[in-house]
Amino acid sequence: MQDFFADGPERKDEKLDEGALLLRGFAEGMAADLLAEIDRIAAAAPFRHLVTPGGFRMSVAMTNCGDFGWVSDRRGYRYDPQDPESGRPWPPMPPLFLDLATRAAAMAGFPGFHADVCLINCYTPGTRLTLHQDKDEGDFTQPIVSISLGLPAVFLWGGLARTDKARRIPLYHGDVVVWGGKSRLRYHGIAPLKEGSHPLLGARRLNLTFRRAR
Ligand code: MD3
Ligand code: FE
Repeated sequence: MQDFFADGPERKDEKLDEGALLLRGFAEGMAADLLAEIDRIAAAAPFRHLVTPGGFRMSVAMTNCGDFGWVSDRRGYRYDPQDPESGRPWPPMPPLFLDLATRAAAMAGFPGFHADVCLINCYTPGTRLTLHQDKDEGDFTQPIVSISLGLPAVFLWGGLARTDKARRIPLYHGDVVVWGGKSRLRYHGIAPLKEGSHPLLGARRLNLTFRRAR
């Protein structure tokens, strides 16, 4: 039996660092509603594998909603008000998304957080995200809020230098994390996703990250 809902001391909310707060299961009760919104978004702006500036196809499939979307191609990384695949604006941010992100940010000491982007990542078994910094946003005093849904993953939490040793933090269905303050520019990634099947999502993990791009 896979531990989708592991309990014990690991399941407690945890202050990871100044401005970084892990809220275990905070979004669990809203998972079905979040998933319905994600299906609507993906119908208008399908998940796709972006290419890095270096020419590598990312193993994570991505889409966005909000005023901007994070995109990558041979020209570089950027926040774009339009989906380059369709030439249309990204689907609007559902009020449920905005409300959840704002409430989580406030609990970590960031009142008034107003995300203008939600990047949605889709992982299948074997998919990984190599260590990187999120530094395409305009204001690093604004946090990033993440929501994990579906299969569990091992989050790799490094330091301010790529070579700093990374801590391994399991993230489960419904977990919400606020990454602000000193943690905002830390290197981070996701270890290759293990096989499995989640009752609501099947063999997938979805991650939503709420950002302030401009
Ligand atoms: C720590 N996503 O989309 S979410 C990303 O699970 C990304 O899909 C991962 O890293 C995922 O850029 C991790 C947790 C996360 C997101 C942004 C951060 C942690 C962060 C920014 C700074 C520090
Ligand atoms: Fe990131």
